[in-house]
Amino acid sequence: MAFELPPLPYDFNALEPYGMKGETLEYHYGKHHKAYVDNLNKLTQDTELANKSLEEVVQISFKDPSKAGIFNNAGQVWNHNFYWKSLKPAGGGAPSGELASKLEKDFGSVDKFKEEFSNAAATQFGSGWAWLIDDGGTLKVIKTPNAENPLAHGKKALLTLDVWEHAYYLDFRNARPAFIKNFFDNLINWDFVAEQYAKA
Ligand code: MN3
Repeated sequence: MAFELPPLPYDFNALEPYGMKGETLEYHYGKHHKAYVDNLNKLTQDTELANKSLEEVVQISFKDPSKAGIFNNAGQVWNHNFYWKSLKPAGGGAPSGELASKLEKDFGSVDKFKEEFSNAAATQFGSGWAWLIDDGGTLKVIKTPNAENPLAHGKKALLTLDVWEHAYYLDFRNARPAFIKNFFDNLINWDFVAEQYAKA
């Protein structure tokens, strides 16, 4: 069973009114994400990892320095699968229900959470990701370099933002903070975050 590129949850042009060009998705999903899937299939072909789940490959390859190349691709496939679901057309707004209460409890307020997440996303030096995770019942913000993710560390991810330059350069050039602000104002899919929290 080869690893697959899951369909985007929306059309290439669906996020254009919300600050993310169709061209960004054509490259980011159609070329970058697809290349990680293709590379992962090449690197695992005819090995025991070819029959494992993507989640298992991420966790096994992260622990084995001889499989760093596999981890880089498996991690990036998983991260992008999760990232596309963290966005939606006409996203933004505020969380509600139990998720909102939990963010208030663990961060002080939803705004404090946004501030902490934005700070992590802005200060990840070079390529990487910002995450909201459920760490044994406590919500926390973390950042990871390159392909690393909470799954590799046995943690449960609730939300992510890709802060590799390829994620924002066509839309915001070098202005990563403007990309992060637009994410919270227009793109974040709070329904997805709430679903992940309910499953955590
Ligand atoms: Mn990316």
